[in-house]
Amino acid sequence: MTSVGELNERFGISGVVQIVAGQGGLAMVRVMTEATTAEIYLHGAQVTSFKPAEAEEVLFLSTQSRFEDGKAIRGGIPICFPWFRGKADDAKAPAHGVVRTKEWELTGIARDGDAVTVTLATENDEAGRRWWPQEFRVEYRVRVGNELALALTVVNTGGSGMRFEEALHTYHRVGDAERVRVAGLDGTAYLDNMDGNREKRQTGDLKFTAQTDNAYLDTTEALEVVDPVLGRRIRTEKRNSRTTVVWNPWREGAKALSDLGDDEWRQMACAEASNIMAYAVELGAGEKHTVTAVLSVANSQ
Ligand code: TA6
Repeated sequence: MTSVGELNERFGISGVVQIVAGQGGLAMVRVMTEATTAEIYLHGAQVTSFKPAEAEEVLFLSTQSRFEDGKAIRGGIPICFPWFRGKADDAKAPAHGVVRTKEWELTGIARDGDAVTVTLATENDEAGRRWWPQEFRVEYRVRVGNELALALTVVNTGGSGMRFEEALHTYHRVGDAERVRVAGLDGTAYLDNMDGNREKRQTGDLKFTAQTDNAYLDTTEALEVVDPVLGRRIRTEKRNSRTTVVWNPWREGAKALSDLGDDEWRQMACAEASNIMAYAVELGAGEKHTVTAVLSVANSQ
């Protein structure tokens, strides 16, 4: 594993980008420009902070999160791949796949104007093959400016077809989840994971009134997390994503999570560009697929 010092030597940009030892001593890319600051851990290639100059922190990060190999960071933008939630055919497999709990390779950092683009990549390995014996390379491009532009590219480097699920599992930081609305899903069919994945249809904006875990189907619409407490709307424009997942653990779900403070459910709302369940992605040998999500913040006093 390359040391933080070597990574900083190779990729750092004086006064703009540093590679430092973050929480748990894990290597973290810290971006600081006029327009914004951001933090990206090599662990899971997980963006854990995005703060445009005129806005408050956009992403939620649990104060109880673990920062250790083999464990997922609770918050920011976990990358779920090659399956979502539990693995359908193996209850012992890690939730949300095999790439959010391992260190990715930092492959590049470049400036373009007042933005910075950070690229990371990972491939299947011995630990991953235990659960998923297909060869892949995943490349992730994170462009940090006054918007946060994410592009996740999966390459099927194996010799046969591959079907995978994926999600950019964004934890939005909100003032009070009970007062938040999620817009962009009106009239969309969804599977309610809190009610046996029964199919229902969204009427108007989603409001959190209890533990919520909805998979919205066949939707390419932009999402808005409307937050009257922080006086802002966090918008996600997505491309090549056919499903959107919305989740809040509420009181009882938070109590069951050792890496989430009992009251922290109020400060978070997950709304996730994804391709899951019937909308999983199929790739032939050598083919690739890119899903993108662009997050932006607007004041909405
Ligand atoms: O995104 C919703 C969800 O799939 C929920 O079912 C819940 O499990 C959440 O992800 C968090 O999963 P995690 O494995 O990170 O605790």
